[in-house]
Amino acid sequence: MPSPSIMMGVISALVAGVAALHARVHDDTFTPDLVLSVTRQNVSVAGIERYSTLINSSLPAPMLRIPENQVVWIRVHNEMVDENVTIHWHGLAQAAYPFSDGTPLASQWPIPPKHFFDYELKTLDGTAGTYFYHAHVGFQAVTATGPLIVESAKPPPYAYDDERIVFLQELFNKTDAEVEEGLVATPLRWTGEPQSWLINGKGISSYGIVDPSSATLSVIDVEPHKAYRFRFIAATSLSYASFGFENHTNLEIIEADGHYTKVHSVEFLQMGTGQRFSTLLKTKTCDELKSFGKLDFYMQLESRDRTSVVTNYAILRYDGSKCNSTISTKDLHVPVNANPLTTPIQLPPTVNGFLDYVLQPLEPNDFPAATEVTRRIVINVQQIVNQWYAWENNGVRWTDDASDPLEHTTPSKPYLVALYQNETGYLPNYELAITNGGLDPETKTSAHVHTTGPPAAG
Ligand SMILES: [Cu+2]
Repeated sequence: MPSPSIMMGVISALVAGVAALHARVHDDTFTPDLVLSVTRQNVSVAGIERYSTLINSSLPAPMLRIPENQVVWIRVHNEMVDENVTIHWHGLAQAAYPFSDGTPLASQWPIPPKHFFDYELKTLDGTAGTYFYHAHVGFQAVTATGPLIVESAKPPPYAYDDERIVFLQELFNKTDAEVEEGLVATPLRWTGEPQSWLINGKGISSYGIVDPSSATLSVIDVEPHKAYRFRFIAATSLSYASFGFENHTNLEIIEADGHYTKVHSVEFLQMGTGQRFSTLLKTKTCDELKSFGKLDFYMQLESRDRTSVVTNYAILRYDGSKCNSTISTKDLHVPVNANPLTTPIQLPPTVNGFLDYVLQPLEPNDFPAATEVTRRIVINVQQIVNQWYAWENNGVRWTDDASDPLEHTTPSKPYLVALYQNETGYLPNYELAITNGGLDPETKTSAHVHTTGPPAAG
């Protein structure tokens, strides 16, 4: 494998295009805008101990806020000794910067231990919104992930006083390697449900607690009588989330997956892996808080679409000092080191097609209307359950089984680099695909699909 500095040279030359004769090489004299460092260590979280991949020693990784439509260089150091890593910027189009997409073997070689790679990010104009970033090797992403906010120089189209992040993760009481081994096995071995959800890196595990000091609920502080933009990020791997606030049932969706929408009110949210929503939440007035007789309200998160339900909580906490003396803070708070004794809210069963064809873009986009569609591609994704579990796209099974004769071995160079250099060996054969139900059987070309959520209707 080439060293990262050589690889970076190659990539810089590619990005610069054919006109560039000299590769730009970033060594340690180059000053990036942001620096991330990936390590693996034992962490105590939600009461359990877990050997986890972390970014900047933080769970979740630190929030990055980058400007819209400007180049940002992010240096990623791999400080692990036995694992490769890449970082993927989830939701960014990266149309002009494909070699910074962070997909190992597709856009780059992974970063080997004790090396770094400089990612060049430039968001498109009009894509200010809510994203996240995550490691993209193995199962590292379950912990090595953090919020990524793209900010516009212009004021947002909706007014609010402040914003809060609700970052959702799962916590497995197994190492990445153990989970991964089952998921890539042929036949697939289901890893089981997570022991806990994490909300902003905190929660209380349903079992296996060895360190009660880390078994605490996240507290999100708010003030009465304000409007907040809540940015929800489902940085999850396997679980489908249903989320609601106690006694706050008007969530006005204003953004989905990095695009502003027209206001659409919901009482709860369902979020698939990788989805993001912003909702406006108007907080209670002091009079309302007085009639509730409390300053803390639970946020409740439950898994859906599985036989067992994993439930976790966080606390929306009001600053009572902003009200007059009629509200004393005494006895109006719930404990942070325990889950509620009874479930505060009843979240509905899975709503199939949640928000499908419902959200409308705030600004008109140039998506064709249904009547203008000239060709439809049907991708039938099925989980086949007979002797064992397997996933198929249009009847073509995708496995990591090296003994499968249709399976590719590691490419001689990353696919995008090969394509950029006009090597056509990895190109899907359109004609062949058409005669084989839409998938090219030679390359088994299939979309890299993370986001399962509904697109904003055009
Ligand atoms: Cu992703």
